Amino acid sequence: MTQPFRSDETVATTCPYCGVGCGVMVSRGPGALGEPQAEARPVTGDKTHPASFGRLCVKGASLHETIGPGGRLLHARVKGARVSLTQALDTVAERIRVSIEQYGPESVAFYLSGQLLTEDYYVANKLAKGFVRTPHVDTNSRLCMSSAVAAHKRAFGADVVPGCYEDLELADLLVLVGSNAAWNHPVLYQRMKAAAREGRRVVVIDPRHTATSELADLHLSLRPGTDTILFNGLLVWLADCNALDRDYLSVHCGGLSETLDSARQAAPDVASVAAACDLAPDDVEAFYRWFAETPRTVTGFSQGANQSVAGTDKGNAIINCHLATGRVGKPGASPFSLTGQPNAMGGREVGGLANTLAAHMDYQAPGARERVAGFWQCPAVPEGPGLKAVDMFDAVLQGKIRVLWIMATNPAVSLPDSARVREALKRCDTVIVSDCVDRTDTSALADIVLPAAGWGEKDGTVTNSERRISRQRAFLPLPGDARPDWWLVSQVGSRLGHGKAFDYGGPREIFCEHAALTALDNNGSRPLDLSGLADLDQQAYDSLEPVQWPVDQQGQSRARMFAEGGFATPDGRARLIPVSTILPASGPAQPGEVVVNTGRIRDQWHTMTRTARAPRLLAHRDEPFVEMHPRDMAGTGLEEADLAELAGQYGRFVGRVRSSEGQRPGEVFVPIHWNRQFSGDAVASQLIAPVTDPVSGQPESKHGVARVSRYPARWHGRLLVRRDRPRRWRAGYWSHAPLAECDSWWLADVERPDWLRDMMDFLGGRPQLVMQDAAQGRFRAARLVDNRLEAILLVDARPERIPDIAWLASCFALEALDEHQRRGLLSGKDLQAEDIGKVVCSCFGVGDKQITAAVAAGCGTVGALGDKLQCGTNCGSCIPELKTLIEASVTEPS
Ligand SMILES: Nc1nc2c(c(=O)[nH]1)N[C@H]1C(S)=C(S)[C@@H](COP(=O)(O)OP(=O)(O)OC[C@H]3O[C@@H](n4cnc5c(=O)[nH]c(N)nc54)[C@H](O)[C@@H]3O)O[C@H]1N2
Ligand SMILES: Nc1nc2c(c(=O)[nH]1)N[C@H]1C(S)=C(S)[C@@H](COP(=O)(O)OP(=O)(O)OC[C@H]3O[C@@H](n4cnc5c(=O)[nH]c(N)nc54)[C@H](O)[C@@H]3O)O[C@H]1N2
Ligand code: SF4
Ligand SMILES: [Mo]
Repeated sequence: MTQPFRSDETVATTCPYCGVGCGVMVSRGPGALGEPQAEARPVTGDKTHPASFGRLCVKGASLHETIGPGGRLLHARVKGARVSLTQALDTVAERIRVSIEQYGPESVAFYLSGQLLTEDYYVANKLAKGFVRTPHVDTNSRLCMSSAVAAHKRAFGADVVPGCYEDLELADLLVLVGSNAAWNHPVLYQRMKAAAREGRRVVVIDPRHTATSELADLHLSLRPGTDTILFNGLLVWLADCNALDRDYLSVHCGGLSETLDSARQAAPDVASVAAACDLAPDDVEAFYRWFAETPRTVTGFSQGANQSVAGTDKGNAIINCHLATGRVGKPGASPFSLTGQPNAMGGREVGGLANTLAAHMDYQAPGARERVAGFWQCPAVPEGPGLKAVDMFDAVLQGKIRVLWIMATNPAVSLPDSARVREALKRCDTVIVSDCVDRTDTSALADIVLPAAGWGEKDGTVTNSERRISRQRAFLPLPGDARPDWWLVSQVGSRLGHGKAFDYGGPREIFCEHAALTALDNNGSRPLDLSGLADLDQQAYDSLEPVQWPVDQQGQSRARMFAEGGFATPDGRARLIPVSTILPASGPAQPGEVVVNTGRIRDQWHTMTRTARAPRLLAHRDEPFVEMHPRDMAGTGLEEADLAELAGQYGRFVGRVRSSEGQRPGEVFVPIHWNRQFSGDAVASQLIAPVTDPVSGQPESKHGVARVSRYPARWHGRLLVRRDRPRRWRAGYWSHAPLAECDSWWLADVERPDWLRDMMDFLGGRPQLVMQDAAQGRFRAARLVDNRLEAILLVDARPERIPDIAWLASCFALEALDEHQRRGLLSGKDLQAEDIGKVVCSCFGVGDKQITAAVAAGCGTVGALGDKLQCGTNCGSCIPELKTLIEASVTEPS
């Protein structure tokens, strides 16, 4: 492997997280990634990568902290028992063979992921459709991009993002719909932000205030689900003020008049739009005016649009306005679907969605099935289409699908009504899970787990949001029995008797085969054309520079599409699509209920399997939360830092309350990341109904309904224990965050334990230091072995009174604690670090300097001091001294 390296020292690869697809440089050699002193050689941004030009967000910049052997799945298991990889692959093949024999090919299904590399994906699709001959191949992109895909296909005839990243900078008006790019596409957001200039405007359309809306000149905090009304109203406005591009429409588009008619019905004027969307009429009008008067407009859209029962319609309502103004694929003027996963686009290209066949060909396209079968040299491909994700898991539940192979996704967490998904997995005859981490909510329910190679260990390509294909390159050895996904799939293909079709020497051969299929009988009929990449030799594949498709035979690539028409429809014209109003299926919240919006936080990636391994990525948010408006908090008796319980039809969610004025009253926001590996009851999808968009099949993940109440905790606790100590206790609420030096847990329960009895369970043994104050509901204890801190538990009736744990956590790194450190433990304070003066309250380690400062800041009574510093609130023996200090401060002349 010589080519991947830009020099002997570095390898250029691509970030495995979001669809921005940033270039990453990794050092090799002593101290490099995967070696003991890896932090000495962190990853850096690749200055030459055209998506990112050297930038990385915190997730990308922490990649070196997330790899390494800890927590990895290194060996295969069958029914929980470790087996050789050969045995496991034999078992997989045997189960598939028997199922086909007994119940037919449709009893086998594959559930794939936008986090597979294109080569992995291609081989899995080929095995399923060509050789197992089941149409049931779907992917987590169903939950992510399928509405955008459907909208693209309806409008353009093919799943094509017409613009490129540069357009987001060139635009004079940037509209972001349902996108929190500041957190979820951070490097692209940095590019948008850096493009700020006189005359450039940004409009953010999102029910809640987000980090992204801070960039906005106008934030339209619309009622959830009403985007189609807003954009129908825009189309009407554009028509009424003569802002339509009649030339572009007449030459390149169809469907204007019926689309405009239906828009007029849905959204006749600004006043009705404003009322339906719960917006100020002036704001709606400002948005419409800016859109009408700004030729260089880009509308970026993401999950606030896609994840909706009207997701496809939202996409088309946006695209309609761009087609109608001729703003498609022109510099600074285009609709732009922001892709979520690193290879959501690549997966679509190979045909990973149940309704497509391969290489952007649909089952029903004339000649497509024969073409693909001929190319793969299999007798036939299924008639298709197959079942989409939610329906696929229903079929599993009903016993119609009996063998399910899940790769690189965690559906027990990410699919709606996840309780039902878990039930389906439990009932299924054979669940095969390929993953690179040891334990996930899904693999916990698998019959067979296969160890997959992870980022840095495998080679292949990904396609980012702007159609740019970049190489991921291996720079680490394969750990344990882990193998790349394409290899695992190919091995099963061979075992099923199709050795010739799966006899790949490496990812290059697969990539070239995929590229050749995109070119086959294409002749300009399918925009996805990689002819220029079909003959790469190993050297060319290894040194492939990031390139946007299509790539023609001459190797010419295109940054933008469709500015001059040439759509992938039979008549070459794009279609405007009439969009009626479909409001969220989960309905409005009734009294006592809230609408539940779900989404992402800045530093975690999905189900946390990788990002939760980097302590610094937990520093931003270390616990599941419920963000809600102060008015709703007051209405339900909740205070900041309480635990809120959301109870819906499909399950419950418990998380810490965060007060937010940026939340619309009646609506709460919860993160999607926490799951059973990290918290007791914090799977957001348990609150989401399995209702889907009728066209795309994408679930309405942004809109659940739940009753909200205070989780009636009698105590709150924080437990720090030496790393990886097994959990031997129970608590009604728990949430786990691995820290650099130890493991940390948030705890709470509705029942008060008998501490002196139960603390051995929490601490893993007898504590040396104990402090109890029944009146305050306070209990603190620490266990040391040979003066080394093993565990510490801090319990209080009120969570905000639990001390900060930063210093305590650092104590786990010390071989032995000195006297000061020991004395500080139960107060959580390093008595030496801060000049607190003479210790007055020894229970909480509060010094006279702190007390004097607090008195000067307004604490005039012992009670007030206790509230602020906790001094005097335990044994009370320092209260006289506190009084003296108060009097001294008060009588001192100013
Ligand atoms: N940090 C981080 N980044 C990520 C990911 C991650 O897990 N973590 N995941 C990646 C993936 S796979 C994806 S798909 C992307 C997703 O990226 P985004 O789409 O930006 O992410 P979300 O937070 O899911 O949702 C975006 C916004 O939609 C809003 N929204 C909810 N309902 C509506 C509505 O009815 N209308 C409108 N207009 N907006 C609404 C929400 O309030 C939310 O702020 O992020 C990618 N990037
Ligand atoms: N309520 C709600 N639900 C949602 C969403 C939402 O906004 N709200 N968003 C949806 C969206 S957009 C998405 S994309 C999904 C994401 O949801 P998932 O795809 O379920 O989440 P991940 O944690 O990314 O799962 C990826 C898994 O693949 C493993 N893995 C990583 N690399 C490899 C590899 O190379 N090979 C193999 N075999 N395994 C690997 C990881 O360890 C992890 O277990 O969630 C969806 N669900
Ligand atoms: S913006 Fe996305 S691709 Fe870029 S470094 Fe961050 S997570 Fe990785
Ligand atoms: Mo996604």
